[in-house]
Amino acid sequence: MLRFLTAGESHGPELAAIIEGVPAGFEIDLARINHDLARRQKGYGRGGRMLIEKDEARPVSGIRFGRTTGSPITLIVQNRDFANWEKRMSADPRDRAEARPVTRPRPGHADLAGVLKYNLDDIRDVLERASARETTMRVAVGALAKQLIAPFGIEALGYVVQIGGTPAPIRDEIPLAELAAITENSQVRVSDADAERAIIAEIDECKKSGDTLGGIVEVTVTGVPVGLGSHVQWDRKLDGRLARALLSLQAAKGVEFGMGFRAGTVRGSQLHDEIGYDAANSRFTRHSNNSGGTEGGMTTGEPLKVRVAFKPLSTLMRPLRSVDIRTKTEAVGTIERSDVCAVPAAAVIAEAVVAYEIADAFLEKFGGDSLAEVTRNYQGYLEQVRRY
Ligand code: EPS
Repeated sequence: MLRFLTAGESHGPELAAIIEGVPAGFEIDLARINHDLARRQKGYGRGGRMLIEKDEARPVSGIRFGRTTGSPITLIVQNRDFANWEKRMSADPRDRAEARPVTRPRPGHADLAGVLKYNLDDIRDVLERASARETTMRVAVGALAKQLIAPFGIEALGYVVQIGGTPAPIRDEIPLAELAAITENSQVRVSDADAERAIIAEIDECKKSGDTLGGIVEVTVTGVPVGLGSHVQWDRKLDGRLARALLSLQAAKGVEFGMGFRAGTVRGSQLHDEIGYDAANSRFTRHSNNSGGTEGGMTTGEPLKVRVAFKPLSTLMRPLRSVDIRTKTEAVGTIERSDVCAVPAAAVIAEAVVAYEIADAFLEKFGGDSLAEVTRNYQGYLEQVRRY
């Protein structure tokens, strides 16, 4: 139903996204998109770049008087840092002499595979696009997607559950709004104050030793109706679609739902979520949610819970061994200004990516060309499930 593309280099003039398939009549509040862009910029462990940028989305198509028209929506975000890179990132061949090519690939980065595959002699041609700066547009698109599902009571929240060696446990059954308020006020987007202190100390230690830190984020989505996605074909399964989208994020290395990898270590009787029936509200219920809200590639109607593991960033201030691509002699990886830890930002990014996939599956199921049509389809389905 929905599709989007992003474009733009980390130190180029602008980033862009085109989103297509949005029905007409949805209210879009630009301030809410900008709020999520600001959330993505925060987090202890970020480097100097975030002091330069102030990400704001500029809509240039598809929204009129605060409402979607059904046309493709284009969003643009300016890279303020471009002012410092104008010659080095120029599209004009006369500026080639200013290039200062990057020739020492960083282990763990797209650098080496990228130059070999695209037959390039300046690693900058790869790193500029591989950069996690691109996630600015994923968050802009996700923030827009959140406004497509919010009218139907669906909300997504991303937060951090581990950074480096420090887990940050989430209190069981904490309401989503409360979790949002607490994690929003945390410098590392966790809900546990002791964990926050330990994580900040670990980030400080890494910064001193020129190292980097990864971690694990979790996204919870509430208000999801039963039956988004489908069991009938591999590429329609919602958990598969979510996993692909999340693993496409820079530095993502693993995805798990509900009990996740631990599900492979327990007995079936300890895992599967037993079924009940709430006659007063004419709805099926579950006694637990170890599945993380999906069964057979479809939502169960329980909250969706998905976690993503991010590896430590590959730009190390104390660089690892590498080889210069021109001379083929031993060298160390290039040092570029970077972050020590971007996991708090990754929580906001994962939230956006999940919201987009849910909005896509939602519109696939209840699709129409206008908000009125989608609403009719959605309410008709809820009635069908109630009367089942
Ligand atoms: C990044 C390196 C750093 C990060 C950047 C991602 O950028 P710079 O080299 O300009 O200091 O700040 O993240 C962002 C710019 C962002 O908006 O998140 C990288 O190599 O991936």
